[in-house]
Amino acid sequence: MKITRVQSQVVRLPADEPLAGGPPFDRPFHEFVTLQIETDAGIEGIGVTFFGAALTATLRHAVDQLGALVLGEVPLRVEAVGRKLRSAAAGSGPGGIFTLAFSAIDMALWDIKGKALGQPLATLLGGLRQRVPTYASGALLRTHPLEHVVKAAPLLTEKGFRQMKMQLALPGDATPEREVERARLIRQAVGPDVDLMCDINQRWSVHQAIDIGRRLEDVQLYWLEDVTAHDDYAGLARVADALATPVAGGEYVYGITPFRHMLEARSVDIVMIDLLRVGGIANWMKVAGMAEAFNVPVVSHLFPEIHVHLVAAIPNGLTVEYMPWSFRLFEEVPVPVNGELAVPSKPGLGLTFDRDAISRYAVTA
Ligand code: SMN
Ligand code: MG
Repeated sequence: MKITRVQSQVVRLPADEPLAGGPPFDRPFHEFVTLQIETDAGIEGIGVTFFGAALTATLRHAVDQLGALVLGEVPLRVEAVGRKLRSAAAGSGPGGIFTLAFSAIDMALWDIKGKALGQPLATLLGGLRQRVPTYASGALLRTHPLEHVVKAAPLLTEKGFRQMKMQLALPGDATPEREVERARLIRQAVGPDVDLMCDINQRWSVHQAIDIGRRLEDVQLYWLEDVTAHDDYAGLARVADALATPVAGGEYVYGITPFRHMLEARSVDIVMIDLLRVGGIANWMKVAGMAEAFNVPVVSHLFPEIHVHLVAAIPNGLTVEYMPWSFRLFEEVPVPVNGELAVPSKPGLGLTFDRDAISRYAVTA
C-alpha cells in the first residue's frame, strides 16, 4: 500500500461551552488543521492538529510540506515515515510547528493501519477496556463568575459526570483565601463523591503552590494540575513532595524526552499527555509505557474522541479529558454516558469528517 494524495484544510469552529452553557473560552473560535491521506488501496486516513492560533496558516503549510514528503511511502510503516520526516526537518523538532504538523500525519497513518486491519485503534494499541472514565473540562474556568461555577458544577453531575475540572489562580488580586473559598464552594455544590480536579496552568510560584495546595487539602482534590512552570522539574517535585494531593502535569511539553526528566525527578504523580505536542500516537504510547515503569498513571489532554482509544488501550490509563472543542469536525463522536466514554467500534480512529461542517467553517486562504 502506498500514499497517493495528501490534502489539508484550515477549519475555524465556534468556541462555545456546551457542557454547562457558560461563557466561552477566551477566544471566540478554535482553529484546526484537518488532514486526509489517500492510498492506492482506496483506504483514507484522517488527522487533525491545533495550537496554531495566529500561526494556524503556518501550521497548515507545515502539514502540507511534510505531506508532500510522504507521497509514495508505505503508510503502515509509521516509524519509517517518522524517521524520514524527522530527518527531512533536521533540527527543527520536537518543540513547535514541526511536531504539531507531524502529529497530524502520524494520526492519519494509524487511522489507515486500523482500517487496513479492520480494527479500532484501541484494539491495535492494547485493547484493555471498552469504556473509560471521562471528566468534564472547560465548564468551570477561572474567568467564569463564582455564581456561574457553583451552579454549573451540579449541572455536570446531573449530566452523569462523576469527575470534573475547575481552575484556580484566579485573575485580578486573588488572595489564597479567595482561591480556597472558590474550591470549597464548588466542592460543597457537588458533594464529596465527585472527583474534582483543579488546573493552575503554571500560574503559581513553587511557594504559592505549596502554600495554597496545603490550604486546599481538605477540599480533597483528585489532582492539582500544572501548579508551576512546566519545565521546573525540581520545583514541581518539591510541590509534589509537600502535598498529599496528587500533582498532574505534562500537557505543555513537546516530544518524549521531557517526560523522562519529569518522571526521573518525580515531578508529577499523574502524567498528562497531549497527543499533538508529544508527537502523535506512536510517541503517546511510548510516554505511557515510560510512566507505567515509574508506577504513574496517565491522562489525556483535549481531543477526547481520539484519546478515548489511547487511554482505553493501556493498563495505566486513568481518565479522558472531555473537552468537546473539536467535535463539530466529525459526523459522529463518542458521548459520555454516566461519566464514561465507550471506545468506538469502527476501524482506525472510527471518525469521519463532517463534510458540511468542514465546508461551512473552512478558512480559505
Ligand atoms: C487547557 C488550557 C488551554 C487550552 C486548552 C486546555 C487546560 C486543560 O490546561 O487542561 O484542558
Ligand atoms: Mg491543563
